[in-house]
Amino acid sequence: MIYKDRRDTLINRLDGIAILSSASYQTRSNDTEYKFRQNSNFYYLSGFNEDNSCMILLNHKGVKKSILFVEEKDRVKELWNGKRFGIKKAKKHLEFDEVYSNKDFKKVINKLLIGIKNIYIDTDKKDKFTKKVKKSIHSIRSLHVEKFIDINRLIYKMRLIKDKHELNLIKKAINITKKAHINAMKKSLHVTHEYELQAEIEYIFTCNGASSDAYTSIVAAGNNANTLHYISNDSKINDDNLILIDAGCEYEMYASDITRTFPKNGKFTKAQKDIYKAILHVQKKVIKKIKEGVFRSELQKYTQKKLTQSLINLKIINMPYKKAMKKAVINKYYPHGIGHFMGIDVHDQNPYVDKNNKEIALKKGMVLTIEPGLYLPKNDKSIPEQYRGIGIRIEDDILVTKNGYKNLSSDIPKDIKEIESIISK
Ligand SMILES: [Mn+2]
Repeated sequence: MIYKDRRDTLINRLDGIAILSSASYQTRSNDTEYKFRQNSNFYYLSGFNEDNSCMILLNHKGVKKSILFVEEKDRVKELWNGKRFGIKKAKKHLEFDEVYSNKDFKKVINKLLIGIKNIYIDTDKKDKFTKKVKKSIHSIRSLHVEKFIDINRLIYKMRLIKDKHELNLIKKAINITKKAHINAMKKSLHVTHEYELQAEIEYIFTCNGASSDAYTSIVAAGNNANTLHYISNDSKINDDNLILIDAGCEYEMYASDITRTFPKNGKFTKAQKDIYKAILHVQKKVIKKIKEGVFRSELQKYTQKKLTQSLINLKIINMPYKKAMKKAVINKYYPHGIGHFMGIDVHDQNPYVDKNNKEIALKKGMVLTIEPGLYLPKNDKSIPEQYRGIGIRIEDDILVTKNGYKNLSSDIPKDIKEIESIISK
């Protein structure tokens, strides 16, 4: 079982006890809640999708084991909130060494803490289980805990390299997202507002079994694309606007993250083409550079260089190349990173550096986005007029392989002719 294998791997890296709790429901307003989304690390190690749960992983003096605490079955609660596993089913399906009711947490943890020096916890989270552990440590005099260690880092490191199961789910997510983007392009001629395309995108997500979007969809027409995290999606789309859509679904907890930019009316103007071609060219070139041993910072630097040269050619940057690079002028038009790792989280919090703070190189099994863009705000008078108000990003999801890379989203159209032909149909 993949989840058990992952737990075993982690247990072997511990010297002490690790405590990881599930996510809990978050209030939306008054007494209504957001849809439940499990904590990513907790899910990665359990495959368990309930709240009010906690796992303990132990490696102490030769004793290795995994323990899960779950909420007991409760007929009335289940009538309102749906079925729960309960202890019996959890024992049967989740392959922990021991499963208890979460009511027994304190009793069990107090025994386990005896003699423990290191406690691994999620240092970002203030959940009730971790609080109980801290309380026990304060109240039981005989305990000699020496330090709290961040458990996240160890798990993020494991999550950097995707196994077959994960890649399969990421591919499924991307496949649904592909259909959604193509659908949006096809509907482009027939809509008037950004939210209509958002609805078209998310309709396809839901109809194809995606549990959710992996992040709030960005549907930005014209100058709105120059707001990087534009999510209001409520503007009217002008006929000559480009539309930037950054949207990806989540499928069985795994993300996809795709951006496409296309002309509402199905025909790029000359100015839009100039900028689009510059970005597409560099995006394709950066992707080709991906292989084991390459650093993300090299890809970033390369992108900055290429885009600087393009903007000089288009007379948007008006100084010699060397000077422009030295002054990092490109940051004004391309202010974000070339990409990020992706997995259970759309921005996987995987460490970009090792424990000595040295950047880690790309390795087989990593999945990252490549997403260069250029943002030319409408009110920036230093930009030649024809380019003002254009914002473009092109983003794909790339798997690092033994000999190079695989673009997992290569069949989502991005070439000018292909996009124009889809929209006009
Ligand atoms: Mn992204």
